[in-house]
Parts: sequence; structure tokens; C-alpha cells
Amino acid sequence: MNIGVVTLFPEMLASLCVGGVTARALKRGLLHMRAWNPRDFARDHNKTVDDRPYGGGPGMVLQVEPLRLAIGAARKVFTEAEVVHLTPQGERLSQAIVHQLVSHRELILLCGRYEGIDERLVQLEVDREISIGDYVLTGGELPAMVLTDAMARLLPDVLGSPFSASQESFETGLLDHPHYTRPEVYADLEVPEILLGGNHEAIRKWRLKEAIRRTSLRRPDLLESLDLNEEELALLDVARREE
Ligand code: 4GO
Repeated sequence: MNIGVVTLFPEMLASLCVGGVTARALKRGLLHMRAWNPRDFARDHNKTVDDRPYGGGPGMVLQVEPLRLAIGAARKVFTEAEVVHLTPQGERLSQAIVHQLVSHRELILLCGRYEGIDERLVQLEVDREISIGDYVLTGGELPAMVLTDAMARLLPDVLGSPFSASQESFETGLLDHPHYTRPEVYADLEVPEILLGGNHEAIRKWRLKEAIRRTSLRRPDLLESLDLNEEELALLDVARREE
């Protein structure tokens, strides 16, 4: 997958190359990233990319022209790319949207700064506006990296096992069950006995029950939107009785 990023701070993206799954995907060529800096497309000698907002108010707004030229340069390389603007005004990112976006061979991620970008750039160049959550950040770079990380782990061959991604929270529609590793006892806290035996069916049922319990307690909204099967409904009943 090819990801172009239009940003005033391309150095921020370096952290994705430093370690972990994204770094490995980049090194193995499964993921390719390239940044374009609107500053490099500013025409005046001060390299201006922002200006004061029409109508007044605090802060500065990114001008259309340098951003548009940067997107244009990115489109010349990534000719098929859709342009995604990261903004608190966007559609809330979900695992389902991550799946939609990762199916594109190329994407251009547009990162705002200051008070944001001139709305005419959105009208002219942007295909989709995405928000990673209901909070405001100083720039779109972290959201762009969050989205890139979420997509990278879904790319074929990036995660070790093909089951790694599919068993997680949100893929099943449920929150994840608890995980344990050695030692068997820590600070008097024991690993649930069922996980120590080799009964795979019992372990599967226990994990499903715990996933349903957590979802019911922490995210009843998620549970409500699910169409639970007979087994899951029975486990929900058991989990509720145990509370
Ligand atoms: C995106 C961009 C938050 C998000 C941003 C988000 N803050 N929730 N800040 O995805 C305007 C200039 C937008 C800074 C940008």
C-alpha cells in the first residue's frame, strides 16, 4: 500500500519507521510512505502557507494554493489515490472504515495545522474527511499516523499469523477477552484455571464469555448493535449472573 502524506511537519512521520509492526512493514516494502510539504510549494520568499481568517477570530488558516500544489505533486506519483483529510469534523474512524480505506492501493492523507485549512481545498481536492475521535489536536499528523498504523496491521503478511488481526476487539464486534502469560501466579493473582488445561473448546467458550462480559459492562452500545447467536446469548446470561 502507498501512503502519501501532505504535512508541514514530515519529520513527525519518522516515528512509524522506528520500531514495531509498522517499521517492519515499511522495511519489507509492504507499506510505502512519502511526504509532501506545502511549505516547499509556497511561492513567496517568506514561504508563507497560512493567513488570517476572513471574518476575524484567533489563529491562522492554511491557504488553498500551497496545499493544492502539494496534493497535485502527490497525485502525480500516486495517480489513483483518494485524498483523506484528518479533522475533528470528519466521520468517526472505526475498524470498518479502516478496512474500507486499506482496500485502496494508494491514499493521500492531508494534515491540517493551526485553525485548519481553507474550506475550498476540501471542496476541490478532498474525497473523505475522517476524525480519530472527539478531541482536538494541534495537527492532523498524529491522526494520519493512527490511521496508517491501523491499516498497516491489516495488510497481507504484515502480522505474523493470519488469525492475529481477525480475533481482536472490533473485528468480532466484541471487546477483547483478558490475556495472561507466565508466571501462573503473580502478587497472589492466579491465571484462570481453565486456561492452564488443554481443553480448547472450554477455553474458546471462556474467552467468548469474558469478551461478552466486558462488552456488556464497558460498551453496552456495541453489544446492542450486535446480533448475538444462541450460544452468545446464553453466555451473556451466565456472565450477568456471575456479576
Ligand atoms: C484531527 C485533526 C483532531 C483530529 C486535529 C481528529 N485534531 N480528532 N487537528 O481526528 C485543524 C488543525 C485540525 C489541527 C487539526
